[in-house]
Amino acid sequence: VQQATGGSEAVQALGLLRERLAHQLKSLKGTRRLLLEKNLDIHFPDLFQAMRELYGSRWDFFYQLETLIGSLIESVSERPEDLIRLDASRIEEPHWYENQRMVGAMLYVDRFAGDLQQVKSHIPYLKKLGITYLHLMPLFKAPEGESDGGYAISSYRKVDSRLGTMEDLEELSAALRKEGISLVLDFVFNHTSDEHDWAMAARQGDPSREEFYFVLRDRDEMEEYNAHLRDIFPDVRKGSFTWNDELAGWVWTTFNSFQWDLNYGNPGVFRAMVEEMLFIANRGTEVLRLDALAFVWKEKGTVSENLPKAHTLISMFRSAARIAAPAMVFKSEAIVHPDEVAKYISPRECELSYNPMLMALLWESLATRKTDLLQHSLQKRFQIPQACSWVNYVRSHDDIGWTFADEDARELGINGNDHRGFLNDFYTARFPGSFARGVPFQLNPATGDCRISGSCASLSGIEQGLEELRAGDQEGDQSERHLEEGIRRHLLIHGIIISISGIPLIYMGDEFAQLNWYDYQNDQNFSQDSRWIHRPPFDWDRINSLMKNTEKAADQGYAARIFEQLGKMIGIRKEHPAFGESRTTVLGVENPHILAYMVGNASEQILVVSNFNEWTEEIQSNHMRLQGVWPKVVDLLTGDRYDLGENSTLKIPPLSQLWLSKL
Ligand code: OTU
Repeated sequence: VQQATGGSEAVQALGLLRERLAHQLKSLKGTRRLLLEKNLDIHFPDLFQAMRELYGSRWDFFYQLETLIGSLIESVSERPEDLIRLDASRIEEPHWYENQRMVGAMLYVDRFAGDLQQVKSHIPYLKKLGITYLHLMPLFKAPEGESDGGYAISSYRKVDSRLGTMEDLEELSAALRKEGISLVLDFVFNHTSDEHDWAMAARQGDPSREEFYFVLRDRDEMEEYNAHLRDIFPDVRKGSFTWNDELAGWVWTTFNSFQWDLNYGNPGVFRAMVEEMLFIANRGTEVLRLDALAFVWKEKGTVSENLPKAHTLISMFRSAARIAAPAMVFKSEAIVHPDEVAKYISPRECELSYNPMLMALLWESLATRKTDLLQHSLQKRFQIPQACSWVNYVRSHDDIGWTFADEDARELGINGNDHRGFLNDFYTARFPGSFARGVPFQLNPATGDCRISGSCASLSGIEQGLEELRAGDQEGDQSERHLEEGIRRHLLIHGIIISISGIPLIYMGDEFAQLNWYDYQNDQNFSQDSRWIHRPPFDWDRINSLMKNTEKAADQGYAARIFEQLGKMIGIRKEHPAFGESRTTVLGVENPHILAYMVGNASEQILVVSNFNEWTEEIQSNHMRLQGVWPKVVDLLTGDRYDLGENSTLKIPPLSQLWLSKL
């Protein structure tokens, strides 16, 4: 009953708004107008309900609502013609991001190419790799010096002058779209930099801008908040507040001291940020990455992470975007407990989400050589709602946090905390026999806890192998074997993200196994943040020689092999619609080193089998057959045929993978 009344109230409110905004609405013509009216009918009720939940008891509620809808209409009137056409065409293809041709890449504009124009000149390279989704790391105006890699934004409407201009961005965006590559940009909406106009005005004493942030003048109150909060960057500071002299108060700063958290308890902040979001959308953004979305709603006496109202707020942004920029979808960046990650994934909030659990457990399986936790967790948690997709990755610009569920581990007799301790030791090479060359990130002296920085190639053993080969201090055979194993691990986990359901996201540089970049320590803007170790300048010399195929030196052959193999896997993925299906069935296998899953649809199914051990492993066909696997198969990667008839055994070479299709 309540919902029905709410619904009819929404209809009445929309009627009233249409009257009040009639003039503005009438200025829109043709498809623009039709689309907007239709989307208002469909999505306004959700927006209205959610806004009432957050702001309904305020005296100025209707004013806030009307101003917001006015902004949406304004944004539609400014939306470029080709994006309106894209909006219209996506009505026919609403799940455009769910198909086997989707392959993602992410990169820093400056480190990859220098600036936006140079990125444009490298589109042929991206096309050669098969990229259809390109996440450009934050490129808006940011403080000089430390800016958390651009995640401290000083203006959402200006491009960082070191990278180019807004025109350059628009040109690049159009060029990408023309080549079938969707632009992905961040919406860093939990915080602005302390140099954003709003923060500057607050610092100069403007009370209405101060209300955009959380400023506390009472130390006890600050400590009362702090008592419940998790330190996200414990290296930087204890607690979540930073003293500011100009304000004579403590400012809420979840991340770095120069990143000021926005106060969404203030409806003016929501309105202002919707305008910024739509400005970004109108530059041609097709996927909006919601940065640090778990933190956007705060309440005293709570952890202020993953609160129910954070979901309400995200759904409000989603509705606003559906009304004014319907071609764009949302991607969640929640690197939290898997139960919480899942809550952001729905057509109401984000259709896409990073898959941090898969990422972390791939590394966990490489370290332990065992797949039990990976298999168990995937069986429990891989399935997500219809029309939603994972973005699967092995490395990103961030650290690796061990975001598996302790409950899942416990069910297998593994103590989550101890296991994280082991993984941290392993990936920072403190564990004897480790193949990894990672470094700690945000080591918390109080708990000893940390996360891991390092490039995929350095973490998977390639760096170790090369080190040994160069030093010549090991038996020749052994260093070569170590290098070989590193290469295989690198390919093995990439093979999983390329074949499992969802969009594979490749961290540019990993396609040719770029190693750790130790020089970050010599730059004062980077040295405080070990994540820069895996954000190296892109090695174009190497790429150019790979493309020309002139790289012969033995110790560099690994890059060529990885480049070729990754390209091959991507090519095969694109040829088989099975890889675009949203369902992955994780099979039970009796061998603890093997992960096996099936992807596909009624007309085609593919069985992917991965061996995480350094030795050949086998599985019995009978066990597989019971789970629906076919007697005769061919490996799409090599063309080799296998017999899975009764009582046969399938052998999987060390650290290898088979993509088996029914014959
Ligand atoms: C995100 O990551 C970005 O990916 C980081 O690059 C930024 O530094 C940060 O936000 C601030 O904008 O802590 O170590 O649990 O969910 O939001 C990475 C926190 C991070 C994560 C995540 C955050």
